[in-house]
Amino acid sequence: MMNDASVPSVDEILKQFIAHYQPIVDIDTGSVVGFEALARRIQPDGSIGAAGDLIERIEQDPEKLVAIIRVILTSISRDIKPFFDLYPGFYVSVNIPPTVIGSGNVLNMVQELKFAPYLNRLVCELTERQALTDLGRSSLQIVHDMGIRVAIDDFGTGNSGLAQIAGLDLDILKIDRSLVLPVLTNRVSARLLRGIVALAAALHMRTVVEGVETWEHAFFMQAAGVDYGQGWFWSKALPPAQVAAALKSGFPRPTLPPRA
Ligand code: G
Ligand code: MN
Repeated sequence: MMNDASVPSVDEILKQFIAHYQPIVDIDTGSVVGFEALARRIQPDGSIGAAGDLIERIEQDPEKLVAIIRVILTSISRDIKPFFDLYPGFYVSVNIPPTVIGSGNVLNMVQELKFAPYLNRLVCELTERQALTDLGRSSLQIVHDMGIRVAIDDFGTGNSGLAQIAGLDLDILKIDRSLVLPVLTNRVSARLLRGIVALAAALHMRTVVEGVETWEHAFFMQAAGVDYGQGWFWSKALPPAQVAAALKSGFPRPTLPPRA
C-alpha cells in the first residue's frame, strides 16, 4: 500500500475515532428498535467529522480495518452495553467486512469486551455484494455461530439474483436509499419496493428502510408494510450522550400534516 500521509496509522485510528449511533425506528410506533453504529473522526479542533471516505481508502489494509472495528465495538461496549438490560428490545448493528470476520479477530474482541451475555443484541451488517461471495457466506456462518444476527446492507445495489438472497440465512434486510427515492413518482419503483417487502416476509426477515428523509417517504414505507426506518426523517446518527433519551422517548410517527 502507498504511504499516504492523509491515511491515519493504526494508533491514530484507535485514538481519533469514535462511534455515533443512528436510531432504527419502528415505523408504526416510533420506538427505537436499534442503532447503527457509524464511525466518526475526532478532528484536531475537537469537532466530530465523517469517516466514510477514509474507511473506503483503507479498505485494502486488514490491520486498519480491524482497528476501526475495535474502535466501534469498544465504543458500543462503553456507550450502549449499559442500556441492554434496561431496554430489552433493541439491537446495535455494526458494519463488519468479511475479511475482518474471517480473520477471527471479532470473536476475540467480543470476548475481551465482555459481550457474551449480549451477543444476540449485536447485528453484523454485510453488504449485499459482500454477502454473496464465498468469503461472505463463510463469514455469515461464523457470526451466526457466535450468536450474532446478520443484516444484509444496501439491498438493491448489488445486482444479485433474488434466488441467491433467498438461499442465505439472514435476519434483517436493509433496503437501500436508491430504491426509496423514486417510489413516490414511479409506479414500477413502488411495486418493486412492495415486492421486496413481500420477499422479506416470505423469508422471515425484518425490513429496515434506509435514508428516509421526508414524511411522505416514511408514510409510503409504513403503508407498504416496511417494519423499521432509518434516516434523517427520524434522526441523524447521535452522539453517545443522546442515546438514552432516544431509547426513552422514541420518535414521531409519520402522520399526515394538517390541511392548509
Ligand atoms: O450503507 P450504510 O447503512 O452503512 O450507510 C449509512 C450512511 O448513510 C451513514 O453514513 C449515514 O450518515 C447515511 N445516512 C443515514 N441516514 C441518511 C438519510 O436519511 N439520508 C442520506 N442522504 N444519508 C443518510
Ligand atoms: Mn450499514
